[in-house]
Amino acid sequence: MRLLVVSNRLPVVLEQTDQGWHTRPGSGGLVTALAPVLSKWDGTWVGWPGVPHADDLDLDRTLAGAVMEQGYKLAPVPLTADEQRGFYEGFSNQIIWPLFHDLQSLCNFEPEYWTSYVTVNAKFADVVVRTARSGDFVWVHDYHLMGLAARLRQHLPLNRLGFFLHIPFPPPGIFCKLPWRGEVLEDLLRYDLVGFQTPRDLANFIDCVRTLLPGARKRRGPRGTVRLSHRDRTCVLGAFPIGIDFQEFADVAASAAVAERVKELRADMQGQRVVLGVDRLDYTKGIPYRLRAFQRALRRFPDLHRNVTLLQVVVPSRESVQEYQDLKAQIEQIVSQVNGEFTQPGWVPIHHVFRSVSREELVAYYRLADVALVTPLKDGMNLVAKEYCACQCDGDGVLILSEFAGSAVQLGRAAVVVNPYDLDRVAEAVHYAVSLTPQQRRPAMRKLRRNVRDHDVHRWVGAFLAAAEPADRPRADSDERASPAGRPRPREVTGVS
Ligand code: ADQ
Repeated sequence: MRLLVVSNRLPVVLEQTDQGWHTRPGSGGLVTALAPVLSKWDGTWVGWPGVPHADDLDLDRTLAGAVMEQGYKLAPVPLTADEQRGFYEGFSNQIIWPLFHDLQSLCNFEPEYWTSYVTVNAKFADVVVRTARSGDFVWVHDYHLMGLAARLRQHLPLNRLGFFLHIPFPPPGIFCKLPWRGEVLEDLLRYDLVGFQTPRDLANFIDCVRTLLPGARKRRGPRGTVRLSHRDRTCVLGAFPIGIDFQEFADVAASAAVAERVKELRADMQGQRVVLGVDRLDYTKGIPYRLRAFQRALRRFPDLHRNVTLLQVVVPSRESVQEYQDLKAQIEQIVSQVNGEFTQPGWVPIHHVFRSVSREELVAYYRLADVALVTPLKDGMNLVAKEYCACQCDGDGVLILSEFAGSAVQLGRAAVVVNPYDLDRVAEAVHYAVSLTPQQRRPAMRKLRRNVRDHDVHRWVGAFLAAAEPADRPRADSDERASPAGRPRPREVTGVS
């Protein structure tokens, strides 16, 4: 059996120079976790290369050449600029993304977006069909590609098909607003295994099936999963909270280069306590609310003045979409308002970094920070919370975490949990966090780090692949191969106690 991973983007960054195309390996937890599994399983990653193109022989050659470096193959799905607009910017990011994050007022239910989504999903499926051999496991990732299974079933009847949703799944009251709700649910049930981030997302999905597909039957599945039978098919559903590559973050955090950088940053901060926010530019991350909460903290607690600085790092994202341009302007406006209100010579209350920073620099920020302020309005998981904990190799630090982040299920008991909409409580949480003594901070951070370490991304891959095996087949060694932590259970939702 081989493994085929399918995601919207290929895990490479393409650059065009006078000499032609060049690739750099992509970064991120998913790539790190899946790369060793893919190379061991003679795997292929199917996805859009990230640039609009039709028939570019040089690009195809470059991608084929990248195989040697990655240790697995890449299969590009060429999309036109129009398809990219309708499917990615339209259906994925103006309908599913806001709806699944409970922000239905931001949805643009344009019928043509659905048409484009169906066309592009068929294109992805065709590339998978051309690439897969009978018996390969096909693992599809995320909300852009929920509709692949129907076509794959027709052409690959003997292949097992898995799907993992990285973002939340909404309750019926919200999901039912989707004009194509029945189609999306039925499409998902055509996979053999559908994974969600948390038990809440899984429960929401089951509630939606109950509401919209009353004929579906539910039974307990193996290893904490649920079996849903609808029409002639049975689909296994489970909660598989994604982790990070703990060891990699911990190693970089403990490196001499990062220690040196942290020393420089501390000198620049002139002894101030640092509260850190790190986010992709996105309205779900709650950045304006966070800035307002910090402003309230400064208004209510003068002892924070000259003692605490908020370092807010934002990585640009989806910049062609109007909402994201508006959000950027809104953030800049609040930052300048707060700084105008409070800055004194020698102290600027908010430092705003608007760019992607290198892994090493990001880890240095994590280590520098006395407090991480992770307050998304809604988040499938939120890896920043986990990365911050992994980087506290001196065992110190405080995590303030939104109750609406998927990671709160795992980390909530040792974090300071807040409602990100409640500005006064978030302000109080900031004041409380910076006032804690090391004796109060350390035991909680120890629990957080243990939890993030024990439920890392390798264990997540192992758990998903183990649950994807047919119930009547003895379990192969997929989990051992993918999980240094040993045989995982598929439903890792333990608290931090
Ligand atoms: P995202 O919404 O992208 O992911 P998140 O989980 O927070 O959200 O991951 C963001 C990543 O970007 C982190 O790995 C972080 O290190 C990196 N990053 C952020 N700011 C950066 C900067 N300025 N420079 C460089 N890197 C930066 C989706 C879902 C989440 C889910 C993940 C994984 O929305 O809920 O946790 O997938 O399943």
